[in-house]
Amino acid sequence: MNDSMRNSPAVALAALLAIGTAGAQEAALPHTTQLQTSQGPVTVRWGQTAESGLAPFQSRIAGMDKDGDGMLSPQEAAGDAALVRQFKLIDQDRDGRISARELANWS
Ligand SMILES: [Ca+2]
Ligand SMILES: [Ca+2]
Repeated sequence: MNDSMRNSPAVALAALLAIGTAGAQEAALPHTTQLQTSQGPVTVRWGQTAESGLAPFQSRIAGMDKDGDGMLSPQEAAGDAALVRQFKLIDQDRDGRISARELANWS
């Protein structure tokens, strides 16, 4: 059951939300952090080496990151007019999502 859940981001997220802070799945990931948002606790995870300078941008993304992947999609950025206007400029690798690093480079 756990293996099949890992293969589906949507299901994994649902499981993540369901288990909250007790999630054993998070332990296997390189970096995780728990953040309090207006929508409740959000676990942010990212696979790159942590850089302390990115922390403010990771926090900013986490506040808008509805699916918890640590990146902002155009839909997730929709609440920030500046991000919407600059989205294509910020998205340096043009993968359609804004990472903390891209946000840091832009700011
Ligand atoms: Ca996201
Ligand atoms: Ca990108």
